Amino acid sequence: MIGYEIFIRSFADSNEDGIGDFKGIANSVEYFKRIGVDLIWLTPHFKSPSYHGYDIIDYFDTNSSFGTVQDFKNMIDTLHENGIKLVIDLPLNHVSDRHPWFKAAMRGEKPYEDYFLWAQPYFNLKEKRHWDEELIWHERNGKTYYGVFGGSSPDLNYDNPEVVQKSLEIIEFWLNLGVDGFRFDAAKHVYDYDIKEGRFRYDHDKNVNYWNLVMEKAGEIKKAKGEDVFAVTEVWDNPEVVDRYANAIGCSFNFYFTEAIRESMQHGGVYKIVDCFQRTLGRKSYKPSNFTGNHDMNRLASIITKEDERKVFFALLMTSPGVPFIYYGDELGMRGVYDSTFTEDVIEPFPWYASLSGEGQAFWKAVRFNRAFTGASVEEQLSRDDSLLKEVVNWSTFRKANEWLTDAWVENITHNTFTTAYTVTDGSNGMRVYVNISGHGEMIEGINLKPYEVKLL
Ligand SMILES: [Ca+2]
Ligand SMILES: [Ca+2]
Repeated sequence: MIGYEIFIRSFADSNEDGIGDFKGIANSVEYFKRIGVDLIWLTPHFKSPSYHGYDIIDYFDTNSSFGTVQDFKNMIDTLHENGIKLVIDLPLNHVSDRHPWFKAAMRGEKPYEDYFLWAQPYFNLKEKRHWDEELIWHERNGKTYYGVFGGSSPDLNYDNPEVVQKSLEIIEFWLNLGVDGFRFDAAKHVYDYDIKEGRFRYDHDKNVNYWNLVMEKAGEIKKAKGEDVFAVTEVWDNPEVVDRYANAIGCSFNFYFTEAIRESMQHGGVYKIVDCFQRTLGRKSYKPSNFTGNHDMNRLASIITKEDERKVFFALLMTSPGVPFIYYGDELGMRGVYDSTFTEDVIEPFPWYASLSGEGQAFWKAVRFNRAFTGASVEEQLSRDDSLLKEVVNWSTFRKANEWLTDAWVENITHNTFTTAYTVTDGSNGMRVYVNISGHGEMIEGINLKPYEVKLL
């Protein structure tokens, strides 16, 4: 399986309003097949006031800019007819401050008041997030509520069983509509405030219990249809914490993989890669999801600027165990620098054409990093024999011929300064991978490697 993250607004536009939509995605099936993608992760498609969609107004309706629920259903049918699965991004930790539940809660209406967390006299209301300086308590109209992702995204109160029940109804609704599973947003934030002590604290035990409950419910619904559920977590933490969530959910994004390879290539040594592979790709009871990047980080091509080096990144990705994910456009070399106050630079329109003009091309915002005729379009990449896209297609073909990699693990890792060698195996199949991340010839275990060469034996 090869996954592909799509930011809907930026991918493919079917009705010439410049905004990517469901029908545009359905119309792109040939491209997915060409690059070997058979699992799509859509960023939130729900009714929402923001361009990114992570603050939801209605969990049971779509963003009308992308299409209706029926359009969404038609898109799933088209993807399924072509052997492509679809998982949706589900932010359950918080809602939009414009969600009817929150509006009713602010009016003091039951039962919605108990859907949210309100300040108690002994809470430290000046507490800031540990990863930046943003406040987690927000005052409005004389009431103070909890919102770890800001005042416009109040957290739901999962100590209220009714909220837990609601979240299960949301899961049931979308599974019945035909989605194959979920990418669970902010999975460790569901229970992240200690009411007794009045301070921010991840409660991993409670979170993992909750996700077990969710997966049990999702599994039951899918089983009744004779299908499996695929879910992946977003837990940006050290590998030992990730393991706990991944065991409950079955698959987890391996943030350390992305960071380690990027860093190793920037610094010109494989040490981080070796540490990462040892800690995250050994034998596990779940599938790791290694990935090129996502909407919350700098784009791969803005960090690894040489195309030859990005080819090495893709080689490492496609020879690694689990379910690899490509962030839309990374296969073309799209660029973008992440800024937490202006995230639009890493979600620019997918460049189908060199001129950025033609059928299906989205253009909902002005582009800064991926302008016309800069080489990172499908059209330009397909017209060049040694392009990154062509290399990605070759690796996808390799991956399809070696589906056993999904349930494999890495062992016997050795390394020099610029090279590493490792075995990928599932117990019955196996291969040894030799990697040279440098621009000069190297040798490891008696194997000669050309600059940026990856050899499989
Ligand atoms: Ca559109
Ligand atoms: Ca929370």
